[in-house]
Amino acid sequence: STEGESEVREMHSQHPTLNSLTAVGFDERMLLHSEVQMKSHPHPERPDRLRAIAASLATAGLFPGRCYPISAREITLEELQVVHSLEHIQAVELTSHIFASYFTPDTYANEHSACAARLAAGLCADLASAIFSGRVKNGFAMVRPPGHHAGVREAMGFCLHNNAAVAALAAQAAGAKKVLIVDWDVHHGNGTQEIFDQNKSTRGGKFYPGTGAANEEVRGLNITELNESRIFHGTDESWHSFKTVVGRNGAEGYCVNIPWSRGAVATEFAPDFTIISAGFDAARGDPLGCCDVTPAGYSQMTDMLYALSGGKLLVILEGGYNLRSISSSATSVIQVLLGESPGPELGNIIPSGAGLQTVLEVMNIQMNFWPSLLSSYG
Ligand code: 6DK
Ligand code: ZN
Repeated sequence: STEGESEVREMHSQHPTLNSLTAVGFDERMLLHSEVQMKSHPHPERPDRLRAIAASLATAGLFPGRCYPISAREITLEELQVVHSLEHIQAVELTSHIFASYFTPDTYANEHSACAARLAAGLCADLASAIFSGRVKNGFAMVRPPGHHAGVREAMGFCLHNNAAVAALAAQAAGAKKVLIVDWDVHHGNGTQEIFDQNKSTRGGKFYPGTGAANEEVRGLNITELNESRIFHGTDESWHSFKTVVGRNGAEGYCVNIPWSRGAVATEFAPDFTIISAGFDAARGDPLGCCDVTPAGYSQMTDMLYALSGGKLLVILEGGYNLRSISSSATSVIQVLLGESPGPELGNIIPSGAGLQTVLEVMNIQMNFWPSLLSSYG
């Protein structure tokens, strides 16, 4: 068993009611990952994001306070290699010897980034196994760098290691059979999709990085061709032909890129562990997302997933760039994790126009794999 597990076990012996607590994972060393300042504008994925969330949780009496604090341990090479190629891991490690590195123009590293990425992944793995084994009730991983764009062999979109993927595999190592990953970041979790789209035991949730259509365009992949379909694409008023990407090599139907459909597929999948890739960049006020989700909206979404897998729910921070928006959103999510009521539903938004078109497109495709979609939509 890992050091982190024994740390949690030790805490458990001191706190017999720990298994009724919400754990919050945080480690100050993750604040050292920062862009070496050579530009006039600070990078949106900056250390103050975690400082702001932490300050807001403290003010609300949640952390420190009602939540159980868990500190991070570094993920091992062995655990990381289940998700990433050795070349990728080495490329990230190499940056710890370099003053300023870039994987892409947006994806920076300094000397502390590799360590921060190891801590973020290690924390997510420990939280996953602590939650799955019932040592804590549920948890929130306050981590950076984020992870959902990191694929098997590349860092991109501010992400170095895929924290959600590492957590999913840790949950499986602890005995989970079916892990649901819901990604509500405004950007497509292309890294998570790549890692799992040939894996039936897990499943994933347009604009950057340009992927994630309900039926994704094929670019040189060896894909089981299901059908040829059409999707309205962008604002150029044109229709393009696409082949369907819904998972590959026997895992068809296990990758669902879907704008929320009242949970039909998630219920049919019946996960025994749920991970939310929780970006808060769809929040009202976010400079990158330009969407309008309120803290009450995040409470509702958390509540929809709260009891899905017997309460075994891990929320992992991804993006989110307005310090006030991410602080109030994260606080709302954690309040629901603690068992508070999410407040009244503000009413269903019935999709129309292009939104309706997208929902119907997703259902039309995923219906091939999930019978519940045939009968339940509403
Ligand atoms: N770059 C993420 O939120 C990362 O999904 C989003 C990555 C977007 C890259 C394109 C982009 C900018 C914008 C403004 C300033 C600098 C760079 F992984 C997550 F963090 F979760 O908008
Ligand atoms: Zn994002």
